[in-house]
Amino acid sequence: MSQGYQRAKERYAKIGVDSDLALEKLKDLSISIHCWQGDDVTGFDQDGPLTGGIQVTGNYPGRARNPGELMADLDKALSLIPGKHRLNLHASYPIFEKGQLVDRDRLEPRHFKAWVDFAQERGLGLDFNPTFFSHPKAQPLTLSSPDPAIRKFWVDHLKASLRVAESFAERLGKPSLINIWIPDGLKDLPADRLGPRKRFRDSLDEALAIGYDKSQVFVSLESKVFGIGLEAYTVGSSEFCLLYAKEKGLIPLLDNGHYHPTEVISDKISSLLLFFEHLALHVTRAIRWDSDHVVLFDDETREIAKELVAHKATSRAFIGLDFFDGSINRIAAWVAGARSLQKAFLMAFLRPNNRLMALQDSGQNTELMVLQDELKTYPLGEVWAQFCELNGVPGYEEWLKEVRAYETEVLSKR
Ligand code: RNT
Ligand code: ZN
Repeated sequence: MSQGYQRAKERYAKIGVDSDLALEKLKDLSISIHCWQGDDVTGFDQDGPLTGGIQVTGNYPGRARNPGELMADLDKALSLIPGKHRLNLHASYPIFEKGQLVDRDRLEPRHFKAWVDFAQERGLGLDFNPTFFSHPKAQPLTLSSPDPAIRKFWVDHLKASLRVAESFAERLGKPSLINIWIPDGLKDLPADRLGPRKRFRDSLDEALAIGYDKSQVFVSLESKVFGIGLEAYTVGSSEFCLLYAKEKGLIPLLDNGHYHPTEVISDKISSLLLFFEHLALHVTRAIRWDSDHVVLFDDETREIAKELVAHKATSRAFIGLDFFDGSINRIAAWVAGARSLQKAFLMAFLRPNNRLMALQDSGQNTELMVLQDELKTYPLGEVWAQFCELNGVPGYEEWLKEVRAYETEVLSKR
């Protein structure tokens, strides 16, 4: 045990916090690492542009161009992120063998076999997402389209995706979260807000009626307030998604880039905990809009972690990352985002949460304010360094050297 950690441990002990226990808890916290940071959300099943009102900016060299490259890059990133995590795949990342090529409505578990092998060899769980964007039939309405043929295509895609997620859970013996997000919306003022939402509801009802193993496959629904080119109206609004999820036993998914700029999801989590058994998160960083910058150790990230930890709800939450930055080293983006989120959770595990809540309840507002602010400069860094050491990954910014070496040896040659 380093001297630094020993001193930090004593400091935390003085406020009744066991830092060894915090390290244990952090070890059990698994994060779903999104595959799409590695290739700017391109996927393997189409050559067209990224659509759906989301955007990646930047042209940093070394983007993964095929499954082999994406897997190698993920391996590099995972080797620098302490702990055991999950991998989050999109349906646009099938790995077809010769002659297997099919459209998204016909996807089968075998088209993702290479990913399951990848996950199994590394002891990772696999999560999944149907892909309702970057496709000629997403123009941009999908499950809410007034065209029955388009709607059927996407209903079939959702059914196929449920089968794929079910196969992940079966083969890996670990639950799989399948998250539904549709880009459907309108650029300008709608004449009919109800019709598309009704069709979205009917499409979901129809697809989910195929049945799936509810003990292993968890379905979440992600809302959004607007997208690029979809500024006036989104079909899958917050109210729609929450109410649908509540009525049908799905899990609400909150993406912290999907609300009005002064709205924060840290304030929504407690309400959801009262009404849902589970909730799911896409942790991202929005600058002025849903820009999907790399997650950092910032106020809102820490506040989100604090909400889950203070209410002992980390096991009820499916915690995933969702950002895509093409302007910096993409592996560094993955690692920095994941580690920042872990640090936020570590900080939350190192809070004397019961004591702080008691201060609130007894109206000791001065003590509460002072202690919460002092905690920010407690020696968290030493505890984090200890966590990195225990888990065999470089501490502090040392990990970036390994990313740089990989950039020289591998990425720069692409
Ligand atoms: C888009 C949503 C959605 C996507 C991924 C790629 O705004 O956040 O979750 O980012 O599915
Ligand atoms: Zn998201």
